[in-house]
Amino acid sequence: MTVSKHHDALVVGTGFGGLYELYLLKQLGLDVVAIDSATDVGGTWHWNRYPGARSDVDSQTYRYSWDKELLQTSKWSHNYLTQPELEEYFQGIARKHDLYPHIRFETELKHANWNDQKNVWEVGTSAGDEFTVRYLVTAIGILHRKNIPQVPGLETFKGRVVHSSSWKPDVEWEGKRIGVIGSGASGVQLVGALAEHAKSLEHFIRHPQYVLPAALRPVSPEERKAINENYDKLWHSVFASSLGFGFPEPNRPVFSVSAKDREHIFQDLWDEGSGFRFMFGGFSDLATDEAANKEAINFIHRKIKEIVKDPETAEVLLSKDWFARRPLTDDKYYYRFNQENVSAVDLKKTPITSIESGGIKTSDGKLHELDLIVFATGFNATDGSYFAIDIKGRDGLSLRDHWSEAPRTHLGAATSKFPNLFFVNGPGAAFANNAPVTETGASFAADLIARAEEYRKEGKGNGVIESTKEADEQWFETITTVANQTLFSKTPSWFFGENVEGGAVAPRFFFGGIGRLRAAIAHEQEQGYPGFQFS
Ligand code: NA7
Repeated sequence: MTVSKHHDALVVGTGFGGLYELYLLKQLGLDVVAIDSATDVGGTWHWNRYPGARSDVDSQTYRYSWDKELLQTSKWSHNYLTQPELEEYFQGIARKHDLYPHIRFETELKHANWNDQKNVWEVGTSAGDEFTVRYLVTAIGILHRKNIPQVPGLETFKGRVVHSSSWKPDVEWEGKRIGVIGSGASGVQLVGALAEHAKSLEHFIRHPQYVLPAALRPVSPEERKAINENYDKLWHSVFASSLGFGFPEPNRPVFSVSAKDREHIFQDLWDEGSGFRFMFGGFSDLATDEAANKEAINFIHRKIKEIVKDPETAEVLLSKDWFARRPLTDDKYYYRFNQENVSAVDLKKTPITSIESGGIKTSDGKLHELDLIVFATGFNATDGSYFAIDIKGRDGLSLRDHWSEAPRTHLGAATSKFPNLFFVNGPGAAFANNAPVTETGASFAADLIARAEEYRKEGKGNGVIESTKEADEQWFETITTVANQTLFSKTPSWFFGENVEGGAVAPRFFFGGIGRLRAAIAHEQEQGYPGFQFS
């Protein structure tokens, strides 16, 4: 179907960011359309439906702060939310705020060209729709475009192959011989869940990571009541904090306490659960000081060796890197390796050489016989999401070329030469609890659009707003400087685009925290938007 039409705004994506953006732009009275390639809302939580998929942020802060009623009435059972609970939450939001009529599902943005004469974006979708919009807001997620390694012979495999984010209910896994490749957040959750009913499970590990317990537990009615009564205070502290998780972030360096106290604190953190809490909720310098980080590594390594009975297997699971990638959380992961049907394959020693009809072959000549291969191999993160779309700004400049050296944005929200294009959680947004970060990005994008509309209605301009090159450069310098002060910059990961070949190696996040990002946005607003030009 080809439709020639104009709308005020197009929101791309209906996950955390897109749904809120749609809500906000509706509130502004704009004629707004949203599209999503999925069949329903939820974004990441629509796609990632593999067994064991669960958030690792405390349930009370992994949600929107702005719907006060749903904060009180949403049903959730445990300290972390399952994928079905999250999907239901997003569907409830879309129903309650009457967002569904504005959304076209199974529709992808294919191209977007800025028309300098008409001051509109000319967009085309996979459904064949062509229309123009004044404002284009991308809320396409930082982890959407799958990374599937091109292993020779993959197409000859006789069993089933699935990427973690493409899991479907018809994937048969119980009683099967399963190979899971990848040991990030998805891989460890998958191993934790699949091992129980797999005939055999082999985990193919290139870089083992540090997996902290979740300490999954039900939340009692009394605890929930206390949370509900204190939500305002909780959000206040989340938005002012660094990580935005709602747990205290003590200003206490590792070596400010005795070795004995340190051990107690690490043990308490271990018992309380959550990789993020372990990294940021006990000490202030685990992510920045090498000696402090080493203390955490030693503690976690000791735990792994205690849990995993076979010393050779334990050795494969011990990371040699800094404890400075995205911290991981799972209760069952390490225990699974004590099961007879579960083993770890060290890809550093014996890399995968090919895939054959019967399974995965490693460099020692061994064929690992499998019925199901699960690629938990991550994503072409942040800017990778944008490169699947042909986006051209002023003078036909493509976003891919504009960001070829590194993705540069102003405050994660906009980039020069791409007027009226806004990112919710674009490259350069804060590394923190994704829910409040996304909420911050969506509300900043809506604020910029409101300012442009104001100018247009007052006859002061055409309703065109664009970040300046200087502002982009300055923010990029800020995020680079901050990243270099952390151990994240010394540990290859998708945080720096290092997980996919050919990508620009540069920070994708502001590691200074959500509080500081919000302060920078507030400063921009108070100063009359010096980082943007209106025309
Ligand atoms: P991640 O965290 O990017 O993890 C991907 C994993 O896949 C990681 O262990 C990679 O090993 C591994 N990988 C990637 N390519 C290969 C090849 N070619 N061979 C072997 N192993 C490979 O993705 P996740 O989906 O787990 O998590 C993404 C985010 O989702 C997560 O951080 C949460 O925010 C939610 P490597 O370490 O590169 O050696």
